[in-house]
Order: sequence, then C-alpha cells, then structure tokens
Amino acid sequence: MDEKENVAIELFTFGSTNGHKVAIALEELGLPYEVRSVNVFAGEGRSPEFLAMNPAGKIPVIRDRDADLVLTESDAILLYLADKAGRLVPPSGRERVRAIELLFLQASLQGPMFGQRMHFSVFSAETVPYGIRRYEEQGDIIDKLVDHLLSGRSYFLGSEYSIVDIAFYGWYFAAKWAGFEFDQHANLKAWFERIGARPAVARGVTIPEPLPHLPPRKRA
Ligand SMILES: N[C@@H](CCC(=O)N[C@@H](CS)C(=O)NCC(=O)O)C(=O)O
Repeated sequence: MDEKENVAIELFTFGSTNGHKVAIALEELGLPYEVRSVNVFAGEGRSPEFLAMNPAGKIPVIRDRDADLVLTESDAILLYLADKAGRLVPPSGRERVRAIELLFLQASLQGPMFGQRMHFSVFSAETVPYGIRRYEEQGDIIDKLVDHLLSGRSYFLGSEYSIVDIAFYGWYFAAKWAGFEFDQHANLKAWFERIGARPAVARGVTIPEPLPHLPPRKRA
C-alpha cells in the first residue's frame, strides 16, 4: 500500500480469521489505516522485524504511530480501536464488563477450539479420527452456547452491535467457509446473517484478501 502522510495506524495482517476481525473493526470505525500484508503461512511472521513486534510470530498486529504503540492479540486490538474511536464498545459500567467477559470467552474458547477443529478437519495432512471427533464435538458445544447467548437478542450485548460481534464473527465466517454447518441454531443463524449483511463486514473479510480456497473436510 502507498505510504500516506497522517495515517497513524498500520495493520500487519493476512487473509485469515484473526486478521479479518481487525480489518472489519477498522472498516466499521472509519479509522484511517494502512495494510501491511505479512504471509505468516509462508514464514514471513518469523522475520526479525516482525518478531520484534510480535514474538509469537502471528498476525494481526497494529502499530499506532500517534500513540507510539504496537499491539498484538486480535481482541485486545478490537478493544483498543473501539476505545480510540469511542464506538462499538460500552465506555463504562456493567455493559463494558460484560463486553470484556465475552471477548475473553471468544479468545479463550471459540478461537482455540474452532482453530483446532479447522486444523484436524481441514488442514492436517494426516487423518486423526480422535482429533476430528474431539474438536467437532467442541465446536457443536460452542454453537449451542452461542445460540443460547444470542437468545432474545440481536447482538451479543443486546440491541447494540459491538466488537464482541466482530470477534465471534471472524471464526464463524471461517467455519462456514470450511463447510461446518450451524444453520440448525436459529439465533446463531439469524445473527450470522445480520452481521454478514453489514457492508463493513463484507469488506473486512476481503482485506488484504479473502480466506484461501480450502480442501474438503475430513471425516472421522
Ligand atoms: N490469539 C491470537 C491468534 C493469532 C493467530 O493465530 N493468527 C494466525 C492467523 S489467523 C497466525 O498468525 N498463524 C500463523 C502462525 O501461527 O504461524 C489472536 O487472536 O490474535
């Protein structure tokens, strides 16, 4: 991307789930940013320059030149950006605590379990029936939980769209892309369609490129 004067935020990312979450948030919030594509799947996350920003070698990372800040971890980045823009997260009180609770749930449960499910059911060169079964079961448990959390509400926080929706959408978008079905859960299905219909979301899942074409799912 072209260098632009006065664009403070650089987004180091790739066409993958956690990167798309941050691209969606930046598109929603209208914060000017520049994309730096880092192909972590081809080893670009292991360069000394990148490891100096994120020793874990993973995207997404943002650098906010105004704040002299480098930040990793997609949900921490979502919270930072929402606070910076003053939108898409409750500023204080009980609702903010609830938002943080749900971001932790996404980062500690949905992300890792859906990630392992994708690994064993899609990416693994070896067919490992136990791994496939275990993470498909975990995925089903999470789908039921999310359906319950969305019961009687349009968004995770109730009537207000927030970064919690963006956080959960990233992995649901990838799950659908890989052929995992969750349409039997009416609240989850309706929420997924509601979020996917947002123009900023549709743009975000293509920045810097869409998810790759995936091989067919393995069965246990
Ligand atoms: N917990 C991290 C996970 C980041 C992550 O796993 N990123 C993936 C792409 S979605 C990655 O960089 N993978 C490359 C690698 O692990 O080498 C977050 O939420 O940002």
